[in-house]
Amino acid sequence: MTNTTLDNLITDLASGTVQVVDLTVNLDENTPVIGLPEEFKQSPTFKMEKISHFDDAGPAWYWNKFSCGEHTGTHFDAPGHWVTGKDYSDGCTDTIKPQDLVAPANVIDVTKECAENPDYLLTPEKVQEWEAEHGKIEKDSWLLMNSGWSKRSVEDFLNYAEDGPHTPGPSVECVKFLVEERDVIGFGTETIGTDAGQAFLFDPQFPSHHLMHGANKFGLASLTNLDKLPPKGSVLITPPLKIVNGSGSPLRVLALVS
Ligand code: 23J
Ligand code: MN
Repeated sequence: MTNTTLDNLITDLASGTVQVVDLTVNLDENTPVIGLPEEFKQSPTFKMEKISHFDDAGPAWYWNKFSCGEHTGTHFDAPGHWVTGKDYSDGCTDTIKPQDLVAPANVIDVTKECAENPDYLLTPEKVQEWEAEHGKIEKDSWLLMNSGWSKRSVEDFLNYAEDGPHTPGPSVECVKFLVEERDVIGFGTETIGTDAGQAFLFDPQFPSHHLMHGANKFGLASLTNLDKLPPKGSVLITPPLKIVNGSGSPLRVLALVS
């Protein structure tokens, strides 16, 4: 029998030639959630309550119940999350095609730009500069924006001011470029959401939600460890919980890196 791709993967995982990098933040009651303008209903934070812990409620077993908003911590944005993506028959957490939940990743390092300017916007020009060095972003691959945001304290991570949050994200033109010219599977970021903090002022508002989900594409928010990935060549495993009609869910995001 010939050596198949999966035989090689099994060997390479066992030897450590292929490593598994966890891109997920801890989920507990301190995990920050997005704050919306006060006229809108807010996301609850993560909560956990013990059912039993080797006690009278369950002498030999430990388990908890938990609750949270679907968009809490490291989470998946499904197309059905946004009004522009609401009619896709494969656009909610239970209907997304499993084949789309394993895909290559491209990682663009803009940590320096974001350290200098919390409102930094990724542009098509910057992405094309990256492509000139690392190769073209292939159809159905992720673009992940390494802003360095996961290394911040919670206060600096949310970075609220009088006029709203100041966090980096993609420009309108950049999202258009990724959707129309590159046909990515989605856009992922270390910030609390896939859009810049000031994206409520853009036209369209929240382009990473409006345009990505409008094109049946995905989002990944509150990622961490993007600095541990190569610019190109890693594979992301991103299955959200199979919530029926879910708009997204917290998930464990794993990257295979060789
Ligand atoms: C709801 C409303 C607006 C936004 C969001 C959620 C997110 O960023 C999210 O987590 O999908 S911008
Ligand atoms: Mn979300």
